Amino acid sequence: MISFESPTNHKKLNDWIKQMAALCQPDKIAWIDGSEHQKLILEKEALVSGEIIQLNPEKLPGCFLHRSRPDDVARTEHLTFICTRKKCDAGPNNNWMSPKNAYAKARKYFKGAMQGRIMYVIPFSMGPVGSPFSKIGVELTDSIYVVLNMLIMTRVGSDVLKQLGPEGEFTRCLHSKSDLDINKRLILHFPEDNTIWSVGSGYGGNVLLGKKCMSLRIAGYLGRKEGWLAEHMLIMGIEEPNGHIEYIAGAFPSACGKTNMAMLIPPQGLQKKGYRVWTVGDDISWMRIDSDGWLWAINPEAGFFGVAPGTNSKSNSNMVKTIQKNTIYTNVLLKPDKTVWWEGADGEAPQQGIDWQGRLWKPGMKDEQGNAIKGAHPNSRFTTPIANCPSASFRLEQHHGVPVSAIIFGARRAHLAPLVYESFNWQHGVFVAATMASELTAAQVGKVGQVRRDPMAMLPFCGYNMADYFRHWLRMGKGMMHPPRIFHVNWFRADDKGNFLWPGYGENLRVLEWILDRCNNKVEAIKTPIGFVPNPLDVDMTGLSMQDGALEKLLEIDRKAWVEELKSIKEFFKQFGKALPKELWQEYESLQERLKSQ
Ligand code: OXD
Ligand code: MN
Repeated sequence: MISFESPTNHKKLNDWIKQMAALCQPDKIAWIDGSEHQKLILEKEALVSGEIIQLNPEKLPGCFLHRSRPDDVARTEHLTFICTRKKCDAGPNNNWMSPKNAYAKARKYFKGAMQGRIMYVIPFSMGPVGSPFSKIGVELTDSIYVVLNMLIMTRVGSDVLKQLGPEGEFTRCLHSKSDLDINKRLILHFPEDNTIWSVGSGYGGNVLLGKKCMSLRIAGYLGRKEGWLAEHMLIMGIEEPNGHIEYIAGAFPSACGKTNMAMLIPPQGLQKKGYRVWTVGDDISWMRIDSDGWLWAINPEAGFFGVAPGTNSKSNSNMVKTIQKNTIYTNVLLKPDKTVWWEGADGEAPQQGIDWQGRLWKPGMKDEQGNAIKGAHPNSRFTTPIANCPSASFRLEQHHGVPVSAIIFGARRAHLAPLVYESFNWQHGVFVAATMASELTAAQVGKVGQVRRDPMAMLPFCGYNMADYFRHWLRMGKGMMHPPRIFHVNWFRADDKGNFLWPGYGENLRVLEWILDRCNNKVEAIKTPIGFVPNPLDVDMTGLSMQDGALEKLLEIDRKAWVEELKSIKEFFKQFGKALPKELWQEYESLQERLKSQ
């Protein structure tokens, strides 16, 4: 049995580490204390082992590049399981395994997997240390890359252990890269045991266990039990010139511009209005009802794990500034001057570089099928501290978070969904969110472009039966005196030739302005069968030239297409059987009626 010195007298934690070490058989156990000094030592070790490559220290200080295996570049949803005693508790939205089988299967992969390696113990807090909103986890991993990323993405170290005390609750997170074999890869969640086991992967979404695994799947389960929401949402503040800030939470499927929106820069045409955007979070929101009857949100993370391709000074200049230091890049192109590049980065493509698979790359290279070879993987990423971001909110460390005025659900749909519409009330808003559908992107394994229903952008992240999740949402609405208003947006509507009709990015503020005007009862709206849409005159288009009638086209409701949509909603709902809350069928029928009669 491996012995180790522990900085905590938390018996359950120490016993668990002993058990996991007996299983994984590391040579050594090392505690991560969160200090700068220890981080530098780990970086050096990872440089020597080749896990990371040092980038140009003058141009990108404190930055590194990591390359993952070519078959380990995205979340592997088909290998991700919810392991509850009863299958129905995982629901039709999840892959399920019984805890007994799951532990037994994974145990075989974990057995001896850390031989010759160090097991790092990472105590981390999701949310500010000590906030009543926050939750503590401990991740055991044999990957320095994971440690270095966790140091950016979460609050790590001795303070967390202090907060945990001798008996505090924590999520047990076990990770081993093992031999990175996709055939021996599993991402297992045991909500009833507050435990996560991930083996055989090195990709962020599968291995930074504080993120999707704990902050969404496990936290979602805890949130239902404890009466709060764990959501796949950005949180942003919009400040008016008088200093008043209103906060919006927004759910979008992966790689649909959530990160860009969270730190949006007001467009030229609106600049004289003096808005300023504050970024609270770009991916996850934990929300609770407070005694004032409002919904309050925190971002449990401390960093961004953003998609690199397409990030440039036009799409997201705040992010370009954020990632100039202390950032880990994964699967991007390495330039000869040891800086990095990706498709859609600022400036010209370099004359040559080393691509994400470590091969010499030149622009215009083609594979055997004649397809362009990309320098960076389409799902290449950067991990970077929120504190670097010029628009980082001053309320990030506040234990109480921020009050939410509006919740936005966004989808990527070339057709059907208008630029923006508002639900009639909370229950209808839950229906709108529950029936959201979006085209797949490179962040998921699957066919890019295919439409799938992705309720609340949570399909891959809801750690329990979605029917119960919808019921939880409905119940939450009843508990609020000031529920946020619920909106749906679609920045991706296209014409028949596939050209986007809306310019997106900073221009989205025009829509957010309308949304806040609605929240503050400043404008009327047009009632349609699917919800309220803006009167085009109420969207400030100053400085934005679009073709005549383009806005009207963006707001158009195609009844026939919506009637078709109803059919697929019905199919989707039917899979939940009797478990689906009746309120959602009521909303379905009301929409059908409105489409017929209005
Ligand atoms: C992410 C995702 O990485 O949603 O945020 O895939
Ligand atoms: Mn995400």
